[in-house]
Amino acid sequence: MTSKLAALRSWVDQVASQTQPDNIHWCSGSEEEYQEFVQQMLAEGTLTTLNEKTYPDCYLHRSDPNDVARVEHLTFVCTENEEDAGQNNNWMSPADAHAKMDKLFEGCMRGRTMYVIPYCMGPIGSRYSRCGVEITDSPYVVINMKKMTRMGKNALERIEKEGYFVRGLHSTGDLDPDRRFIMHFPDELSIMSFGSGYGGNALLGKKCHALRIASHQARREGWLAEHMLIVGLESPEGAVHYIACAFPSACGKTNLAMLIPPDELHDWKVWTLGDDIAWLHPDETGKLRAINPESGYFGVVPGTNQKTNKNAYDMIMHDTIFTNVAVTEDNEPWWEGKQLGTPVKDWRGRDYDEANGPAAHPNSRFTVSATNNPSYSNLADEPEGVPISAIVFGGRRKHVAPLVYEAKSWEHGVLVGASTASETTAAMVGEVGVIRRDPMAMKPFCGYNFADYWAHWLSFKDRTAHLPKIFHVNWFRQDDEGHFLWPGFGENLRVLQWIIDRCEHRAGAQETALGYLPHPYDLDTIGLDISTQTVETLTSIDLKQCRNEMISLGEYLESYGDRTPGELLRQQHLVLQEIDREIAKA
Ligand code: SAT
Ligand code: MN
Repeated sequence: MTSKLAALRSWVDQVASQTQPDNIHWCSGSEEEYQEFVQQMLAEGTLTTLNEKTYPDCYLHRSDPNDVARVEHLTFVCTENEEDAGQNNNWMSPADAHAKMDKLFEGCMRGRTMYVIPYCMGPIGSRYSRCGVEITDSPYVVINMKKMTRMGKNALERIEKEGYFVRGLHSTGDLDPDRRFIMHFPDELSIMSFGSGYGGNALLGKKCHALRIASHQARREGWLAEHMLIVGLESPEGAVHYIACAFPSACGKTNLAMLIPPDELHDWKVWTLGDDIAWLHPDETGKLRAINPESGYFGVVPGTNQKTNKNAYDMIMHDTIFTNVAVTEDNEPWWEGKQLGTPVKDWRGRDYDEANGPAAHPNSRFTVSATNNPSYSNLADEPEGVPISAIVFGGRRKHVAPLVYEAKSWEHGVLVGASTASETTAAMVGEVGVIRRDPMAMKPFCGYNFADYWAHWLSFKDRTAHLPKIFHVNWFRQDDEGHFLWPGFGENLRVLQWIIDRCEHRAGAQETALGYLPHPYDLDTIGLDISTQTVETLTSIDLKQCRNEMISLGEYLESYGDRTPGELLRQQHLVLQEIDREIAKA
């Protein structure tokens, strides 16, 4: 196979002469091809079969122990002007980055096969979708891309028609962390990743293309590429609202996207459109429409069980690639929080020994096709996407942030998004549990200067007539003993119900300096084992703490210098003024 598109053919030729592979394979994306790759990896030992009775067509892959998460410190945005990348990114000049990467890629595929993967992010027939081609020497990447993207023949046809595509070049190299870099060249619409075979570092369609590069395309073309799940909530009356929620990695986006209603709300239905990325476009009627550019989920495994997320639990019992989980005596995959079975081998393949830490890696992942999901929405394939009623920001915060609040306006909502902070998780290399600023949950993924990004967000005020309302949630508030105050998981629907009711102008709220918070009685807590006092705590704010946060937010926004939009600073100032007024009143 090859391509009718000269630009693609010559890029493939050029990469082949640089990297010197033994073979070149153009991926068709067929089921047979997937099976061939699986068989090849089983034979090589880079994949093992799991219990064929209880986990049919499921496989385990163990990544290198030093290659288990995204590496933000080795991820770069390469623009001519350093300011364009912003302090939110590591920067390198395109010339320096090319020189560095060209050396690494020199002959790196000798003895290996080079795979050419044409893919489409979004439904093949959608005007909102964007295409790319990833060249890789990893069959693991190929089988993951098969589940995560619309990959192969149809994508290639679209690329040949359009004549342009994002170029992603990837090699696992020798997995030496000192020779590992993930470079983005937004002006060339290209990505180069060397030295990692793990998830987002290697599946270039995901964070590299659909967020970092797409954020540039979105800015130029007037849309938004966001780190958001998309979920449809159908009320007992049959009305469906679609909401898009931005939380940092490993903060429960997949769980929320596949939420199972609690008994008291059993007549609600939940439809998953996406669990990680949303592309938001204003349409001709002035609504914001969302598509999920991906076609599968690369989700965190630990903590998944029949109680926390039965849909996810069932979904990963067939046709799933597991990465870095443990296994039981029965050769079933095992992870912390599974609540069934005992591990005998840990994620590195060693005999399980508690002294070595968790059996499954905390960032172990499942890769599944979205159609495995019992709550999959057919509209995930709809070229026009779905209209968004509400945008929800959130993070993992022990203190300060209340359970939920609504922004007072779009501009205030942009400030709310920019104010998002969260405790770090195992999804990235580094210390876990440290609070860091993560505006719009895009800290690791916005491919350009945050100040320009906030200006782009603000500009939607003039682009669309019917903007969604903006909210902020925090499921992770704790008491002084470290217990979670809110039960989370399915019960989060109670909060989403309030959000929808606010969009429909039929729920009450109290106006505070931060925004509109529900009164304790505005939330449906019937049947929930939670004290009135806890609900009061969850729906109240500590003015002093908020004041401190607002001041440090102002300093943070100003650290972006002249580029920080004046409107954002004005919003911060308004909130601070309001807090001071309330403090004076109290
Ligand atoms: O970046 S990954 O896709 O590997 C995982 C994540 O951080 O969400
Ligand atoms: Mn993510």
